[in-house]
Amino acid sequence: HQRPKQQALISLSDKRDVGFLAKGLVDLGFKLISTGGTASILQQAGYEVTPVEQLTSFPEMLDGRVKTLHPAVHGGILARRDSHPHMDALQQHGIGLIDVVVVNLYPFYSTVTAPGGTSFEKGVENIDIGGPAMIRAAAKNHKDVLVVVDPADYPALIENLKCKGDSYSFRRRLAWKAFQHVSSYDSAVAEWFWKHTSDKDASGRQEFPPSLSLPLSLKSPLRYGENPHQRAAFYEDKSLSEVGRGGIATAVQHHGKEMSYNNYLDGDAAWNCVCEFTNPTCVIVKHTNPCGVASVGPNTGLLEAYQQAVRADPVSAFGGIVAFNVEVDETLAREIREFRSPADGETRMFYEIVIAPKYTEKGLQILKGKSKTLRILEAQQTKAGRRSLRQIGGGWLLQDSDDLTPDDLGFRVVTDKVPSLELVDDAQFAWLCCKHVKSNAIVVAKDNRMLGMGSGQPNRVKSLQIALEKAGEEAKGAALASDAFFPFAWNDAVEDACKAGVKVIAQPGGSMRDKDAIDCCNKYGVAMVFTEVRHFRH
Ligand code: 93A
Repeated sequence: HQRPKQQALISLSDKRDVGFLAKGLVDLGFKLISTGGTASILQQAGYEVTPVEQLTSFPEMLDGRVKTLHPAVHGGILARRDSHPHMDALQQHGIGLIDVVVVNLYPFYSTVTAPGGTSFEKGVENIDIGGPAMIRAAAKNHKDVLVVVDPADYPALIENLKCKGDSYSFRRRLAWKAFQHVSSYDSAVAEWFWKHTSDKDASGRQEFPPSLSLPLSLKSPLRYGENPHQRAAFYEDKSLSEVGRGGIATAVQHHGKEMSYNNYLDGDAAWNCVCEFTNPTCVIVKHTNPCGVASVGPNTGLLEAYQQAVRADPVSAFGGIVAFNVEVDETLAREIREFRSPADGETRMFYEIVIAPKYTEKGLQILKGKSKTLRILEAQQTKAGRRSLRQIGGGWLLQDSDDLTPDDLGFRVVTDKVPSLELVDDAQFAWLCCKHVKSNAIVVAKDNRMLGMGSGQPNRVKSLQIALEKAGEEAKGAALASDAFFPFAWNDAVEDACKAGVKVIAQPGGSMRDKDAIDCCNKYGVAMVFTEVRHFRH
C-alpha cells in the first residue's frame, strides 16, 4: 500500500530562513509538524502545518516546558524502520513516522551572557529539554532520520532530499554535528550551574578546581600547525567566564595574510605582555619571548618606545610581532613602516604582526602600505583571572594565569646597599618583563626599557651571559631580574652580574645559599632585592 506523506518536525527558537526550509520541504511533498511559535510563523507565511498538540492530543503544558516530550513524537522519530515489532507498535498506537527533524535550541548562551546579566531563574527557563531530546533521538536513529540543528545546513538538507540516492554519509555527518551541538550546549549549562553553585573564597574567587566542561567552537581551520606537515585548527573558547574574554582569539584583523598557528601563539605572548604595562608601551616578541620592551612616560611619544624596543635586539626583532597598549597614530605607523634596522642601518624592519587596541584612520592606512602580508590586529585588553590549560600525554594540566604585578610584591632589600627609588623602578620593570620570558629567564633593564634578555636556557648562567651580552656596556648601572632564585653565587651568575656592573638584582630568594648571593653583592656594592615570588614559565 502507498506510504503516507513523509513528515518533518520543525521546532525553532532561531527562526532564520524558516521560509526557505518550509518551501523546500513542502515542494518535496513533506507534511510539516511544528511547535507553537514556529507553527504560527509558518501559518502566517501560508504553509499548512500540523500543530504538535494535534499529534500528541495534549496541549503544550507548564509554560511550554512540555511540548514535544511525548511518545507520538519520540516514537515517530526513534522507531526502527526495518523492525516489524517497532512498526507494528507505531501502527497499534496510531503514531506516524517523522523523517526529518529540524530543531534549534532555546538561546541559553546568549541569554546568560547578555550585557547586564540575567537572573538565575531566567537562565534556568532557557535550558532546553525537549529540543535536545528530539535532536538526540533523531541523531541516534540517523539511519532513517535527518537531523538539522544549524540554519546553514538547510540548503544541503533540501539538496540531499532531492536526489533520492544513498544519503547515509550525509545523515551520519548531521548526526555527528547534532551530538556535538547538544554536548557543547550542555557544557555551557554545566559551567553556568557551577558558577552559581560553587562557593567563593574571601577574595571573591570561585571554588577550585573549577568546572572544566569547555564549550569550544571551531573558528577556523589553519593552513598548518607549527610545521607544514602538521594539521591544525583554531577553536574559540565559548565558556562563560567574563575573564576569558578579550585577547588574541577575538582580535579583529584589518589587513594581511591569514593568521597562522605560530602567529596565534606569538601574538598571544606579545599581547599578554604589553597588556601588563600601564604606561604607553611597545613589546616585540619573537618565538613567544619578548625580546624588546620599552615604556614611555606621559610626556614622551610612543615613537621613542618603539625605537627602543627594536634597539634592545634588532636581529631578533626582525620578523617578530610588535604590540602596543595604546593607539597607533600616523606618526608611529610611518615609523614602523620606514624604520631601518639598527643592526645595519639599512634594511627596513619586517614584521609578522602589529597589534594594538586602536588605530587612527590614517595610521591604519599607512601601516597597510608597509606590506601586503603584514597582519594588523585590533585586540581588546586581556583580563586577569584566566585559566591556563596545557596538554600532556594522557591528560591536561590546569592552573590560574600568573596575574601578580610588582604592586603585589615586597621587593625587600637584603643587602647593605639600598637601591635608589629609580633603581627599584628599573628592577620592577625588569621583573615584569621577566615574567613573560621562558625559563630560565634573565632580563636586564634600565629607564623603562629592556636592554637584554636570556630565555629558555636550561642553564641560568648561560641565560645571564646572553642577557648581559645583549645589554653590552649599557648593563653598567642597570637592573637585572631573574625568574627564579640563584642556587650559586660566587663564580656563578650573581658574581657575573656584579662584575658586569649591574646595580640592582631582583630575584625571588629562597635558595639554601641566599647568604652567598647577599655576601657577593655586598662585596661588589650591588643592591639585591627579594621578591619572594617565582615566575617560572616552562
Ligand atoms: O521547554 S522545552 O524544553 N520542552 C519541550 O518539550 C520542547 N519541545 C521543543 N522546549 C522544547 N522545545 C523547544 O522550543 C525547541 O528546541 C525550540 O527551541 C523551541 C521552539 O518553540 P516555538 O516553536 O514554540 O517557538
